[in-house]
Amino acid sequence: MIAPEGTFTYKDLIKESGKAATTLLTGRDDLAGERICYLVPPGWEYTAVQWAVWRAGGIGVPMAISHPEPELAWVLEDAQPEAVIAHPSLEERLRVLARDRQIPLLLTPALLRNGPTAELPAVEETRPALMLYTSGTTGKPKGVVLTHTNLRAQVEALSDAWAWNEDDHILLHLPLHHVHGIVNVLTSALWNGATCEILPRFRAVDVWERLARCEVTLYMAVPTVYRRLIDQWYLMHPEAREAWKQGARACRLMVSGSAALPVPTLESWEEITGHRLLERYGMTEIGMGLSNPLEGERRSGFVGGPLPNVEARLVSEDGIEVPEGSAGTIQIRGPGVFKEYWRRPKETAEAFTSEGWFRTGDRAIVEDGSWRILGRNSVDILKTGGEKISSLEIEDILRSHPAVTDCAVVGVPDPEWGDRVCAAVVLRTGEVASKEELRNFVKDRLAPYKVPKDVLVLSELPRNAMGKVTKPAVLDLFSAENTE
Ligand code: MLC
Ligand code: AMP
Repeated sequence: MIAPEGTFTYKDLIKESGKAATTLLTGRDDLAGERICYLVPPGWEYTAVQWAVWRAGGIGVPMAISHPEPELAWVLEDAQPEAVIAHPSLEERLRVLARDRQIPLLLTPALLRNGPTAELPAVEETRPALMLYTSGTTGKPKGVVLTHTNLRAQVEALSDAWAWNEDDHILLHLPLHHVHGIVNVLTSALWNGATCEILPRFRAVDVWERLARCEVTLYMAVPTVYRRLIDQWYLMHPEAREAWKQGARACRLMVSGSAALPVPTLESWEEITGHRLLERYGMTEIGMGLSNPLEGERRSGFVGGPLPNVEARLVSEDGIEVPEGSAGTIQIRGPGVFKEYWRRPKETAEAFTSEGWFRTGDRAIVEDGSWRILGRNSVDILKTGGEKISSLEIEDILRSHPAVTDCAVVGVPDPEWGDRVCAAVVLRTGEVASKEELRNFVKDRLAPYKVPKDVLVLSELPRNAMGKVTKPAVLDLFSAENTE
């Protein structure tokens, strides 16, 4: 691992995670599924902490470094962790939250570097390993519980399909509170004996400079990132463009996912780098489900077919499997599919059919054997820059502003973000609130990617005959605004 903190080997990982696991155990044999939250920037310490939790028999709950306190507080409330681990630079964000809940706060790097390693428990694979928070159509984000078996199945499927090997060298700048960064990149690299090079954050110039060294063999990102890289390339002088282009050409595989890859992005990337991006489809609850082939045709606008050990089918509204060529909702089954939503038996039961198929809520069609994603069943789930968000959660926050009486949040199709989060608000009679004030109000309470990029103040929201807000009409208002 080449990380912001230095260069590390498996031996270092075993040693440092063993010491930290021993501290976490506080003399016990096994954490026995206790949750340990951690707020640590992407890098070596993050990885060693994750392994420490696993080796002590705990469930790792990575927290997002971009999140404001109320979002972090929600994770602590819901996960009920036994301890929380912070990097010193982020301690301030957690100190009061942890103290108020009487949760011990442990700091890196001391946790990793001090003390002997005790005997650690033998953790059965079927036990929960990781809990990732994801937005849904109802309420606050839910914890998706993945077992070690789930993680193994997800990693093995990708290792097989994309021919991961120990000569691979992958660049990682994705946030490490999602499956994309954690499973597809970090864990797959470690599983395969490859080199994982971690950048502290995404900056287009940094990624291009690293690619230009011709060492990176694998690259994975979301469509917004590819779009940013393309824009940056065009800003450069000819020599830099040429060096960057040659570096990208030296890669063996470049993958896009987490949101629909716009065809113009796929084409521009191919024009610059010669790489036809391999688009795949996944979800926090299932890991990766569908993928274009490593060898063979990668059709633009399609995500290929089921990965190894993944069963996928399309069903109609009444749950009947539809034939090829008809649109339906994607259902997934297999060893990579999550165990449960944390402490939410009702939502877990509703998410699966009686035969164990997970209902993704995404619509697709199969044409000539390849799957094309058509969109989502719910207009209330949006994807912005690869981040899944619930418009209802943002609406709840906006409605709690004293000047707001009603609102509707929509995702306006956007070439950079996929869905551009926009809010239409109605203010109480006599009240005033500027767009910036409303945005700041949301920013103090929710993740930065949930903050509406645009706010329209209306005298009333468009409604249908039943009095229900018509979101397509709200969307039209923003589209009209952009063309004015
Ligand atoms: C940052 N901003 C975003 C945003 N990320 N707004 C909308 N959507 C996002 N995703 C905000 C910032 O807060 C800032 O607001 C403004 O946009 C510009 O910020 P930036 O500095 O330019 O953004 P940056 O930090 O560079 O982040 C952009 C990004 C990042 C695309 C690199 O969002 C990212 O890494 N996304 C990947 C997410 C991911 O890994 N998803 C996988 C989920 S798992 P302001 O107000 O300050 O100007 C999954 C399953 C699967 O989906 O299939 O993989
Ligand atoms: P998340 O819950 O953050 O894991 O997001 C999963 C969602 O991202 C899926 O349910 C899809 O809606 C979307 N998604 C992932 N990959 C793709 C893709 N290649 N094309 C379109 N949508 C995608």
